[in-house]
Amino acid sequence: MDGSTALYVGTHETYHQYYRSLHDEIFMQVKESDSFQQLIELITRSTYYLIILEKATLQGNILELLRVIKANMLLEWIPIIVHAPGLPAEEKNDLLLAGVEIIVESAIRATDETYIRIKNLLARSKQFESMSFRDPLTKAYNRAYMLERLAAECRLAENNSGVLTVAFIDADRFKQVNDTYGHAVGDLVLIGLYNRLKLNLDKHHEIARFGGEEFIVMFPGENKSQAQNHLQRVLQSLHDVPVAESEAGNHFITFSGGVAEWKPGMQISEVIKLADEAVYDAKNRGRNQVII
Ligand code: GH3
Ligand code: MG
Ligand code: MG
Ligand code: MG
Repeated sequence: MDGSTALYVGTHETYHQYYRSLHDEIFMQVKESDSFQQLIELITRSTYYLIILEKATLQGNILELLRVIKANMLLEWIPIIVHAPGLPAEEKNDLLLAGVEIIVESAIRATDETYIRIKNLLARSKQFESMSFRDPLTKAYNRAYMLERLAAECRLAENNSGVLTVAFIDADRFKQVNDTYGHAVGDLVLIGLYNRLKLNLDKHHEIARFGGEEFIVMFPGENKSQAQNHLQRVLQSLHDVPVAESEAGNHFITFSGGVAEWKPGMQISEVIKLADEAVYDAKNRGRNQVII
């Protein structure tokens, strides 16, 4: 995850400069074309609401790239714009059939119809992402998103001999918050807990609300003890600073965390189960701690 909203893949000087100049309008990240595999990984690991591809840069790979994107539940909804000046009608049809939304044939300005259509697409895809993949209360990713994302990250780890760690987090004695201060305060505490996780973790540590007061955090490329360190930092912050404030005063919360490492051949459900079992240990040992 990064701050970019849209991705532009291309090396064409004019478009390159053009998209850089539009950056403030639609938060474009401009990329030189990476290798095909790098590109897929970048798209999978980031949150783009729009992808703009330069046909000339991707050459014959473009249909293959579109096929991969459209076959991936996490990516298939992202609107794709292709820059292809002077493309023969037949090839245009191929791109449209492969799911491309707009084929741009000349440079666009901020007042052009195409530009306005691109902004509309962007707004619609943000809404779609939020409705499909986010929890309405906290705005954290939802369970469906995380299960897909973890499965994808498992495949990457499998192919690249990579490391992947998963943490399960369960708020401590959360029912007491509801019972003492009411459900609305409970909601604020959940939102506060998610925001604190986000604030203290890195942007590539994706966080999902898995159930009521339970979250899952994915740590790609990191081992168990690294993940444990990150989460202990969050616990320290939760100890120091309240997560929410209400008429009743400041509210603090702690969590019990369980961390498990993916190993080659493992299903993601097994890793989650191990992390969940470690949470159980953390609860038994007095809560407010992370067990690996
Ligand atoms: P433990 O330390 O053992 O985890 O205790 P706990 O009280 O956190 O666990 P328990 O499973 O007993 O209670 C979880 C509570 O979370 C019960 C449920 O009402 C509450 N809850 C689940 N989802 C929400 C929500 O969206 N908002 C609020 N306010 N409460 C919720
Ligand atoms: Mg629970
Ligand atoms: Mg419980
Ligand atoms: Mg709990």
